[in-house]
Amino acid sequence: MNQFALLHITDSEYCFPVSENEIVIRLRTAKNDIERAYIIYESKYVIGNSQQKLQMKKELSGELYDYYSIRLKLEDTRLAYVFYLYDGKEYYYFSEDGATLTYDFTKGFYNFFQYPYINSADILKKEEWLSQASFYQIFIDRFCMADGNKDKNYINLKWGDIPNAKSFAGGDLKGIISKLEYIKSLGCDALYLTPIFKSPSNHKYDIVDYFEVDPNFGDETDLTNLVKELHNRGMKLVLDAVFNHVSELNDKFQDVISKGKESEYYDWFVIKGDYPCASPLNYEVFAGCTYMPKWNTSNVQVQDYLISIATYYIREFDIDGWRLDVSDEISHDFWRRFRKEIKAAKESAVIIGENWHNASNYLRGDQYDSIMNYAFTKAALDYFAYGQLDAQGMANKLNDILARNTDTVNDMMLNLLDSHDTDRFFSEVHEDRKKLKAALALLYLFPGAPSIFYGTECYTVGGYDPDCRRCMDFAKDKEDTLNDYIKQLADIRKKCSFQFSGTHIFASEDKKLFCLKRQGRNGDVMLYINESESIGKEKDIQVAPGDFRLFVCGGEVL
Ligand code: ARE
Repeated sequence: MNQFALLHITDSEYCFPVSENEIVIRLRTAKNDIERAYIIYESKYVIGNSQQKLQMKKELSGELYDYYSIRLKLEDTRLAYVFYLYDGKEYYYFSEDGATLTYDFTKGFYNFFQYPYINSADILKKEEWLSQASFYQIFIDRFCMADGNKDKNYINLKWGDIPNAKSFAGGDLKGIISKLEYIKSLGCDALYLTPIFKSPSNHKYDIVDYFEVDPNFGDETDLTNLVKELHNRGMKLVLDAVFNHVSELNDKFQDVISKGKESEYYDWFVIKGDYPCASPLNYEVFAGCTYMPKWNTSNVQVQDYLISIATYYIREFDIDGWRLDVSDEISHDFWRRFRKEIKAAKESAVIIGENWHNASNYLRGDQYDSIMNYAFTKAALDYFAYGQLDAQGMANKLNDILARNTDTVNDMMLNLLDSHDTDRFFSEVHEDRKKLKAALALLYLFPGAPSIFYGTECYTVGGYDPDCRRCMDFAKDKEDTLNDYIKQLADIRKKCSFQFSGTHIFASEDKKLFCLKRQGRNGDVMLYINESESIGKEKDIQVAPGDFRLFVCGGEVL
């Protein structure tokens, strides 16, 4: 047995409660190294009297490691346990002392692993609506304009022309409201909007006033109506919380510019000098952008202020959650307070971080519920677009990504193929429609919630920001869109009602097919994708190169 590969960490993605009397235990081993894994466990105060031994299941299999897991139902949650592993030759015990050939239970579990007690406040609750949702992401300026009364002098882009970083096309909240039936007809039941608050830019990530809806987009009445119209249709709204930085035009930063250290807001920013200076730059900003000074989120007053904004929109407008901009550069201390206040304002409100990398430290139940799953995006690009992964590599990669987080978090991940911050996926696959369809099937059937960027359904193309933010083309002939296809995928998700357990991702024996199996509460799916150059087979299923096949409850649907 490869002992170097063994890993188990209590109170992490390797050991997490899912209810007041249930806990999931995971163990990492070297890939294909052991034949069987068991857990031996009992209550830590009755050691030696009532041990139970249960076999664990190999649930995930990555590039280098396998991950065994088991869900235990406990009467006493003061859990003590060791692993018992068979490699085909020997049996080993694995405890905090490492792997040993013997283990003396009569001496008590001095070196057992333990989860001392399940406190209900420490359980990350699965927000059921998030795990079952299908998201539609909108970059507002480019989606739809319907406000006939607003001042349109700011518009400098003819609808449909290619945008640049300074383009304004005129999209607004009334435009979104006018298209809610359309969005619903795609099977989408949640919206994620890029920022809506007062700001000089088209993207509005440099906010001047958080308490005002940008006049280009509408006003508070439009926001109220948007939420009302969404909720009437059983749909949800997630807004963008830009709390890492602010616009240089914000009154608090302006106060520091004029009063320097005398300003009551001086410590709200991170400045190395008496006054903020853009050249040479002496204050912290987002990614070198001097017009985006960074908030000092370690400052309690800043925390209070930003949290008051987040709870205001929940209490006054009943929004359903926040997506957190540049969340990985903001203090954990802030996010811990943020979560408590958000959940107190509305328990079902969700918190979705924008961390492009492994964020398991933020996803333990005390900070966010979910993140934008750019690791999934990258895997999808490497497999479908760049030829960096074959079927086995893709299966390994997705298993490793799932192993980063708890089952609960995996069910709430916001999965995406592209966004306002990436090239359009359709352009990355050189406008290959079959690839886009296969990737969408994977997106909709992978654990978590799918999010499509507006226009995906009508094959919108575009490179990196700002090109990925082209105007929505509603005039496109419906025959030439993916509208019905996307609706069909969303319906399958809804009908089957998936949850993380029951997910199996693997490559066919001939290594040609990427295979995804999901067992839902009301039905199963089986997806086979062939990105290789020749026919692939898995049991009696054959898939042509460049093709894919999808079965729901045993019947082929696509
Ligand atoms: C503007 C121009 C761009 C230009 C840029 C730099 O439009 O053409 O390249 O300035 O001067 C917003 C706007 C952007 C705008 C930017 C600056 O939407 O259009 O760009 O403000 O004014 C990292 C961050 C991540 C961030 C991405 C973009 O970690 O948080 O970069 N995403 C959010 C939003 C953006 C938004 C901002 C942040 C700022 O979603 O839309 O930009 O509020 C790796 C790294 C990641 C990195 C990622 C992508 O994975 O690890 O950290 O993300 O690559 O680069």
